[in-house]
Amino acid sequence: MSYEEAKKRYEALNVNVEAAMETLKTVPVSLHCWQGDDVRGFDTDPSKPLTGGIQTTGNYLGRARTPEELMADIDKVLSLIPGKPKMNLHASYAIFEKGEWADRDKLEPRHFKKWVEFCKERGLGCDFNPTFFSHPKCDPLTLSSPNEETRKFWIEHGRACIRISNYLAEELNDICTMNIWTGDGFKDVPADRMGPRMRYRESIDEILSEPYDFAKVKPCVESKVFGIGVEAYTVGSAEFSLAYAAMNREKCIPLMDNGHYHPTEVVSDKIPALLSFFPEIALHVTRPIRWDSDHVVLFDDETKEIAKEIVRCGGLEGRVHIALDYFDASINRVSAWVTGYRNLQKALLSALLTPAADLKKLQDESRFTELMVRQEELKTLPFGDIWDEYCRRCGKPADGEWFAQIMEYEKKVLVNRK
Ligand code: RNT
Ligand code: ZN
Repeated sequence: MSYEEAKKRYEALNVNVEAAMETLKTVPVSLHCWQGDDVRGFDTDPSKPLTGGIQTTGNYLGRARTPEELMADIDKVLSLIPGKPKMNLHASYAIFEKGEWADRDKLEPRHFKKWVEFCKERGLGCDFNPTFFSHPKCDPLTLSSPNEETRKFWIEHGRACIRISNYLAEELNDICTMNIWTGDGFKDVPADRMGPRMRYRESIDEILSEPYDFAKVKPCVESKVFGIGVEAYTVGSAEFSLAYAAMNREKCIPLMDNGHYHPTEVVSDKIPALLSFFPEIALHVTRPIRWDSDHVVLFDDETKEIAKEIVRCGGLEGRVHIALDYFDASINRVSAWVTGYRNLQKALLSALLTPAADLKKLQDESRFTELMVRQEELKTLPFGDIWDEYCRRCGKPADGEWFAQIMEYEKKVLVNRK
């Protein structure tokens, strides 16, 4: 079916297709730098394992080993994704001059100058994350450690990251969300659950005492249910993180990662719950399989439902900060990046093509039989034709037009990374 015909099918249902595409072009979605190198970064020994309860699996060829390689891969990704990407960096991706190195408590804005140049040249904003894992100073706790020296080190890291976030927001003239997540927790039954939480709370207070303009820098607190090696207890649990954000609304916002809840809980339902209270929230969109496995985001039911809630709760007007968070080392990493980003774009476009007002009216009038029929019929509309047109209008390849470029890049560039 052609775009024009597909458009008519949607218009018959009161959907403004042109407006949907125009809106999506303006919605920032954060592209996580860590898909390209299996979350290793540049500031620690890359042969050391990931810690903090997260895990990449697979050993596909072509992991980016240097800032240059990672940036080249990101450029490839940017050429293949529609929409309005912004970068999302971890502190461990600091770029040092030859012979220079700074530990995480001593990081400075200048260590991200090359990233700022990268973003400026491409017209991108940038989000940021302190890196509280994969480092010798994890004892294994960080911000919740009973060891004052360890805890201080990580607080100083957090404060350094606020200064870097200020710099990114200023230089790029865009909002910078700064996400606080730690893998702090215990493998087995703890003897003290409250102590680490009280210390974590104080540590976040101390980090957020570093000055920043909350209109530009948005510290987030991300919760988690459990991680590998920390199965019994997580310091930054859902209740802890949400309560922290609720009690500190004037200086931070809650972040929900849809891999961080019990398997029958859904973040789609939590979005309107949180937006009933918080002016702004942040999301990590990922795909958990049985646990927080961080698989590539698909165009699946829950991703679509998350997108619908973002759209119909007014999330696109700056209330929901959207980021991707996954890492798959078992397939071509550039393809993994592109596939996940495009799928989230698809989910958002599909949500924007939903006649939300009409469906809401059916619900409010208790016409549930019709509501079910209408919602089911939406699923077989010619969405693919609108999607292809959206890609074209963004100057990016439609489905079926980009995978060959990935294979070419693999043959020309990635295979040489031995
Ligand atoms: C881990 C959290 C966290 C990380 C990134 C790398 O479970 O989801 O957000 O994935 O910060
Ligand atoms: Zn996350």
